[in-house]
Amino acid sequence: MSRTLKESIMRDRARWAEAARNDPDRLGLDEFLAFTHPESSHRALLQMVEDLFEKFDRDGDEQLTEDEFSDLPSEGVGLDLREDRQQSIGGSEDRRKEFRHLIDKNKNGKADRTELLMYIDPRNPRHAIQEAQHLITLSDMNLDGKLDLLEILSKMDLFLDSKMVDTEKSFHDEFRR
Ligand SMILES: [Ca+2]
Ligand SMILES: [Ca+2]
Ligand SMILES: [Ca+2]
Repeated sequence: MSRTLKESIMRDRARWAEAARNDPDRLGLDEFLAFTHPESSHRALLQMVEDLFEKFDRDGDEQLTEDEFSDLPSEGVGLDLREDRQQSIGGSEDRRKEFRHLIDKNKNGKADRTELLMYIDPRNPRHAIQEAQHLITLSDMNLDGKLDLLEILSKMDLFLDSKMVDTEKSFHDEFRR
């Protein structure tokens, strides 16, 4: 059984390489999702995070501070200024609250990819994201917040039990019961 996953990871090396954009040897949460769900709606979620960074991450450190997040891009400049200003004042306050209460879960004043993913996550993929995070927490032996191939391979049982990785197996299990 464990050989199956190893073989499938090896076979999927190309998929791994495509998912591990930042560091070819390690997958962060977002990349791990892309690896385990290459086909699903997670691509759209990950794209939304990228878009958020593109829009708001002014210093390009791939984290959003409260200021970055609440500073709405000045796109409405040509519109009715008075109404626009009122809206953006209220909007910016709302966004600060949103940031503090809903996004920055670990209260370090910054929103990273994981926090943004959890935030925009529309009901449906929540389990996958939580499970991915759970798997990373359990398997991340050197505590760098990412999974490398060795870490995945050494915890293969976990991944095999996970419906995430082996959908075919869980499909068959359900049929057997
Ligand atoms: Ca930033
Ligand atoms: Ca944070
Ligand atoms: Ca690690």
